[in-house]
Amino acid sequence: MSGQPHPWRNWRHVVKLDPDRPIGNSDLRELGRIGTDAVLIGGTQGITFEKSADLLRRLRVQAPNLPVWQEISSQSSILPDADGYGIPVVLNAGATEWLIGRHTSAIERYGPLIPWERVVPEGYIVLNPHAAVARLTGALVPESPQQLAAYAVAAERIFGMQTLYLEYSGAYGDPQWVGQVRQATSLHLVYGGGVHSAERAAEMAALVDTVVVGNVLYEKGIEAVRETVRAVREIRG
Ligand code: 1GP
Repeated sequence: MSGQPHPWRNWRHVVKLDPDRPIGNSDLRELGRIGTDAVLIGGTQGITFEKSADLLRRLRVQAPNLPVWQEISSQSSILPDADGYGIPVVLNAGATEWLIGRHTSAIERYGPLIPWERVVPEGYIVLNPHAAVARLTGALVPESPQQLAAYAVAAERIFGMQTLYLEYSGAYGDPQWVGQVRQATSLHLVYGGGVHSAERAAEMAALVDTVVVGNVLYEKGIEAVRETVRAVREIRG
């Protein structure tokens, strides 16, 4: 973001909401009260503009003070009223359009309309081979912590990225692997995947800058999310 630190830098805990999964207004209201830093609207399957817009609209009513960003996965569901946009650049994509291709076609189409000051490019590394995003992007999942750390160094030193997202979506990553990435770079490190307890939230919060939780809300409920927030807050960033 044009010269100034983007707001993600101050986020320690983020909830990712999937527009394709049902969630009630009372849960959305609670999200505004439990102390999470932001909501990221994003998902891989069944994402439509209508579902995404409905979720954003309800969040604005139920949790008006919560920043709501969109992680863009398809051009057809971009929300003009989101607070900002995360643009995944899938560094280990087997299908290169996810590394560069989708992005250029969006720029061709929307060019001058893109609010670059509200865009955060995310160096994305897909790490759960069974996740939908791994299948979609043909991800070449690193086979060792050294290989993973090499991706992180490439993101920082070759691609000049500021933010790296370790995406384990649906699985809990190996803290040793994440620790190796932490040691290899000074990028803003985001971790997501399988954080469904206070213990796991604390473990990852000690290693990364931002912890993202998703499934725990849909599978265990808002109280479990609140526990992950508390755990992250107890660990110094
Ligand atoms: C998904 O990284 C997020 O993109 C969170 O993963 O759903 O496994 O918590 P979980």
